[in-house]
Amino acid sequence: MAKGRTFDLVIAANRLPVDRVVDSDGTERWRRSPGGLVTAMDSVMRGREGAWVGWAGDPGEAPTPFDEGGMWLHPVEISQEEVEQYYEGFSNDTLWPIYHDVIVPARFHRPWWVAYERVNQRFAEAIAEVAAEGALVWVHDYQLQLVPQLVRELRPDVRIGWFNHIPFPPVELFAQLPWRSRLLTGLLGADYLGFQRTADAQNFIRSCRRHLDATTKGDTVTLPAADGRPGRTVRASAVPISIDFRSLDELARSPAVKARAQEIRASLGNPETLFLGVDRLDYTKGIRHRLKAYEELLAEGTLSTPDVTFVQVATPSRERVDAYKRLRTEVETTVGHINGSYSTIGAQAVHYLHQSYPREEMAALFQAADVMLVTPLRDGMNLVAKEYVTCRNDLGGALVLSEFTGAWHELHQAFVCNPHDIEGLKQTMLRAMSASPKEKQRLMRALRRRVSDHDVLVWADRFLENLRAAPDRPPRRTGKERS
Ligand code: ADQ
Repeated sequence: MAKGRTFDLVIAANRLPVDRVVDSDGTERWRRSPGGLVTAMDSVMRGREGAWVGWAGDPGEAPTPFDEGGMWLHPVEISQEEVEQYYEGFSNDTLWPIYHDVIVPARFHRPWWVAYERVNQRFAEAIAEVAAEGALVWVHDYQLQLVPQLVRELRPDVRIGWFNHIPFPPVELFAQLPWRSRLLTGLLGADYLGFQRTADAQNFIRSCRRHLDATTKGDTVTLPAADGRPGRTVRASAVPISIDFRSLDELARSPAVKARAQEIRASLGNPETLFLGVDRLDYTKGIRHRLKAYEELLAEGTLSTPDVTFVQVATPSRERVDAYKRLRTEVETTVGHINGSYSTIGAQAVHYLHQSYPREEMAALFQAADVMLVTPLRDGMNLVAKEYVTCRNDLGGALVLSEFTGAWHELHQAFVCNPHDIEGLKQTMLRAMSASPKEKQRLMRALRRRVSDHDVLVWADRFLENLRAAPDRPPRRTGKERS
């Protein structure tokens, strides 16, 4: 049982919601990392004692647990070798490709799995230490899939939920994982499993049927009692994540952001059409596909500078993983090629920014852009699409959105595209840029209503409601039943 401070709500995610920063005078402090998850968890923790278990971001010995803005942060130690094997290796070079349609081949290394198990065990022990009797434990994402079962073994009294921020792969792809049954059993330690789309939840349920001695009915999976472990019924369903609409809308309405949006347009030479892409530099995001479509439109003479320009913001990401190094080279070569061929002095065809920006700057960029290009080959949700419409209280702008994002399942008034179909993507880009102001307003109004009505607070409430309502008794039936 727990010894030190304990909490009624425990969040566990690979990273803590803070970054260590060193000021110019050399003093170190923690800064809240921006982002929807932190906001959502803040709202969930309001009025109750909450702890967050995660990695502080530096390899080696973990800092002592501390209080930060009313939240108890409990760092988990991860060594340099574990960063390479558990995080860069198994999480980002094995699971990430399998869970994203194998856009690049997945790499399987047994020592990576061993490190993944070890780090998941350490997370489970940290959670067991800080969870109060009967606490709610909310585990996040693909890095921690073994944690639900490991926590259950240590603390059968707590209620455990897990949310997957990325897609869950189809049965045939998941089946490639040599550790597939272990991952499924790990997840089934939870009381409730949340996914971005119903299709993701169904993929999970089908894999349970295929690889475990489990029966399924509707959105539940039942594991019979075995090896002294009682049987359990677990629900798996969709709770699509969202953003903090109200605070971003308020920011985007501020005079400073509006002025900055104008300034951005002016410094780009006030083009007739400004295309924008904003992504982590990840091969799932379809950055190369949208650059190719844009390049072809320039080559054909359908588009030309200075009438159009394209700003691509690509946040540095996973820079030590080979596939990401290769992608960076490819994107930067393509941008260089497009600019070499189609820019003129004073009118650049592509502005490529490999940097992170504050929220205010992102909001201004969204407001400045005529056409937002969100073209992932596969994406759990894609919050950028939701942020773009939130920043368009002027009802201007147009959203081009890939049908392979979770966001597409909610944002039906976007200009839908299949990024693999370059010809189709080109046509969609042209349709989006030439839609009438009235048509754009109509679409944008509907998109904004959807995001405003389904914001991150609604998401968190729905998740917790499902977790609380999860079946809490071991099922009586143990026979096999397929649906
Ligand atoms: P990501 O793959 O990181 O998230 P996404 O949902 O688009 O993708 O979120 C990226 C966030 O980073 C957005 O809030 C965006 O504004 C911000 N961002 C991007 N570039 C930036 C820059 N240069 N400077 C500052 N901020 C920047 C994973 C899954 C997604 C899922 C989310 C949430 O892959 O599918 O939507 O988790 O569940």
